[in-house]
Amino acid sequence: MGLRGSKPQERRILLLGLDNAGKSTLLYKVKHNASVSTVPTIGFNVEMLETKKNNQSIALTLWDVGGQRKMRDYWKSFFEDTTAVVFVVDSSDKKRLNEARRELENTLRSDQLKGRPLILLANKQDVSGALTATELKDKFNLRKICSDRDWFVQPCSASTGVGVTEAFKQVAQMIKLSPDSGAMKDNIKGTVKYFRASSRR
Ligand code: G3D
Ligand code: MG
Repeated sequence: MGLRGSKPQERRILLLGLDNAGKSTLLYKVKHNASVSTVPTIGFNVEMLETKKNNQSIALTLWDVGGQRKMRDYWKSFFEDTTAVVFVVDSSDKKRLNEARRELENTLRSDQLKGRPLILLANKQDVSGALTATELKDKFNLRKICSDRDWFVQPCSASTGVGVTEAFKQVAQMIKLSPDSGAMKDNIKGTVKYFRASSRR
């Protein structure tokens, strides 16, 4: 419930990243605190998460879009109305860091995402030899490519859950709330219900 019974403000958060980065694992960890065995996402998964900022309830709709090469062309169909991007990186997969960086740069070039905050998740920190958040920040040249938006790098492990709550607290912090929480034009909840029924993992 929102403050004095007001409806929570609803915001769309896009989880992006290469296939195998850990997006679906993260989604189910944050939503159900569960470790589920994932299969490559064909299409997308979507979940809603309620959180708070300054005593105001926020309903985050988390969209986990498949990261395989053939799916990346469809990422842009999800950009409209996106409030923030959470880009998940497998910090232990050094061979694919350049590929991940390229996809992030392409994503951030979109006009629809102009000025939207970015949370980069340095995932798989439990794997020995994984790049640290600072190493990843430098490797991705984030200071430069995010000069026109708020950004944050969060180390985490979607498997163990370390850093996952912090990541979404950070997302909530970066979201700008409107004064009138009841004035959202879309009924995202209805959309989620529909897509949940038709989405496959
Ligand atoms: P994706 O949705 O981004 O494509 P998945 O990625 O969530 O399907 O995860 C891909 C694989 O990485 C899965 O392993 C999953 O268990 C693993 N994984 C995800 N996050 C972490 C993490 O933080 N640490 C470790 N060690 N592994 C992680 P499998 O073996 O099922 O393919
Ligand atoms: Mg997936």
